Amino acid sequence: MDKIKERFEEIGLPKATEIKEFLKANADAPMGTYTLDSVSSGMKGMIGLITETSLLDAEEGIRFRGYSIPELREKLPRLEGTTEPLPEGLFYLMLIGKIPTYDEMYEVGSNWTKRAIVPKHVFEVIDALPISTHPMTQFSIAIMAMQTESEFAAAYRNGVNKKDYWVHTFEDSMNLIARLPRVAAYIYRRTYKNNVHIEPNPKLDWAANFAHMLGYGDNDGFKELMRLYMVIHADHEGGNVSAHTTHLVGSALSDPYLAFSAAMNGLAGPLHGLANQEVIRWVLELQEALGGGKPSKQQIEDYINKTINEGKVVPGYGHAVLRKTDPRFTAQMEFAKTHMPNDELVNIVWDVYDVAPNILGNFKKIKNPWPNVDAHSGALLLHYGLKEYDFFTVLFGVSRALGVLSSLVWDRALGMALERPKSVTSDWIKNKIAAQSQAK
Ligand code: HAX
Repeated sequence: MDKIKERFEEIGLPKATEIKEFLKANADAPMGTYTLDSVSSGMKGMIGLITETSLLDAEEGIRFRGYSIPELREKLPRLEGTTEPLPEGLFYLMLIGKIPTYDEMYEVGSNWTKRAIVPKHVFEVIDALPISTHPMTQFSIAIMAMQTESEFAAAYRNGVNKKDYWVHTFEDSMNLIARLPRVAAYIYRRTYKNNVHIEPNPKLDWAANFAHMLGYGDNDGFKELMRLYMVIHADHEGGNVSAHTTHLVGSALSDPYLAFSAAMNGLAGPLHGLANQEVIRWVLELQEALGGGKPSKQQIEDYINKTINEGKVVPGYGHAVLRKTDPRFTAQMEFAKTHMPNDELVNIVWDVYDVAPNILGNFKKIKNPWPNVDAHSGALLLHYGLKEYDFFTVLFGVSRALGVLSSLVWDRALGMALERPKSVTSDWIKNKIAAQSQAK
């Protein structure tokens, strides 16, 4: 073993145990207007951000500019003969704050179509990566490669006035959103479909065109799923890792490409967006362990217990803020009930939903035993034949651009400050607590 690693094991690990015990024992100690627990548990519940596009309620779930997901599915404009609203309309709502008319929504889509050409060098950068590179890594690198196009970076270099920051942030954000489906589809087809690519169809709406470029354009059900998927994954207020990262990196006036690529690195974490691939991996491993077929509820229960006993998390369950079933899960369940009620994998997802909350609820430390958005999405994709689950988080990423980039435009319009919270050492906290108890 490396000498320094040995030293860390000898000195660092006992110290880490001591610090963790100290933090736990003093969880209620006041730290400003908060407690030490708020500081050490990932700032959960601390108000530290102002985000206009959406607001999350622990019991009810997300509202986009005041509209719940069922309300959005009812009120946002849709194409004639289709059932799901278009993400173009949601983007308008998040940016402007009002439900668009059909024409206003349509204008957003045409605007994106005009901006959708991806520079050639971006494909060359993707092609230079080993084919085994995780699709999220390819996605983040491709976004970085597109940074050559940043109008914000160019304007800043040319001495743009602060009051116009939002203009160039808007241009970059619109260009990025317009181009992401093409980039994502390129990664998919390169990685899984023998590098055979499908040209965009400018006549289609943004989500349907994405479905088409992925290779599922003949399937109306898949196109509907993409519309719904792109709407429900778009935003989840400002504190989640991908939204917060966009805001944090953007607060240094890094341009939207730099900020969004960083956000995608956060989304690629298994406690965040990568959970959508982990759910399917978990279910398939469960099936494999049982020799295939549909597991019984008892077998699912045993597998959940086994997962936890092995020191792992049950993917798709739990949430940092939510304390009830995620309405994004419910929306997908409703979609499945209409489009694929007899699908085996979907039925396994529903069986997990029947048993998991009871089991997880028995573990006192788990604050939310209910399913989140990622518990359902993979089964829907597999139903339509999109089985390459390492790609799932890229779909999430394309959608997340809508929320975090409209928020970034607002950040620049509001002249939001550089984000720079104060950090302290555990010794500093010990001294503060000692001083507090002496003062008493
Ligand atoms: N399975 C097993 N243990 C779980 C758990 C789960 N699904 N959810 C929480 N726990 C554990 C935590 O790991 C933690 O254990 P330790 O104290 O030993 O570290 C304890 O319960 C307390 O956690 P918590 O306060 O309830 O939850 P957090 O706010 O810390 O974390 C997470 C929220 C979503 C990260 C967590 O519930 C989790 O890991 N879930 C599984 C992964 C997942 O589905 N992530 C996607 C979340 C939604 C999202 O962002 N989508 O992109």
